[in-house]
Amino acid sequence: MKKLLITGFDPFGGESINPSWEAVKLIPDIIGDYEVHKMEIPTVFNKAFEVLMEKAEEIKPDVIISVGQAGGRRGITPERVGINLMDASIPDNEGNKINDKAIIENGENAYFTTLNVKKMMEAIKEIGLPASVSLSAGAFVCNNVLYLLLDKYKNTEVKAGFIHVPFIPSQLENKKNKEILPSMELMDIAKGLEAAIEVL
Ligand code: PCA
Repeated sequence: MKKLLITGFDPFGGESINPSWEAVKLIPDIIGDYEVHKMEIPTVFNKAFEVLMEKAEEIKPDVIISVGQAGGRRGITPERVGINLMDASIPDNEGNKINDKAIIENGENAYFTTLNVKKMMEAIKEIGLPASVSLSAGAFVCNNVLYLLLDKYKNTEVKAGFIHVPFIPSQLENKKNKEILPSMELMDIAKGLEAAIEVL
């Protein structure tokens, strides 16, 4: 069997839950040809990637997918590109607020994911959930992980990518603009991720 390493993040930005990790926990341990290894990573610049790498060295996955929360998005959004930039609007979970800084000094400006994001998007839509391919993972910790993964595994057989997921309904309760903010049921997020993994 092949191996998939899939990660979710811990809560950040004042939230008490991060739907990415909650949903990753719910997906089956075997999907298609893949044995699924799950782990939670911290919402901390560079450290998230380091923790992920320790696990990756141990299990030697064929595919790595990192999943993160993108509050305000309506659908599940596979990311197409990671950019060489850290530019945060809030501090990470260790208080770092990094702005206008390269992730890798003199590194490539950007890398495209090595996952077939359109196929993944179609698979998610196929089960009746909103999905679209995103052209920006932002410039916070999610993009940081994506860029570092794509740099690490460039010119190798290991495929890597990122999927952003919406808020879940319970996260909207205390928000000012809750009437207009979109969300998705946790179980649907998990099903969407599973559908995307089925077409790896
Ligand atoms: N989302 C953040 C970091 C952790 C998470 O779940 C982001 O989009 O960068």
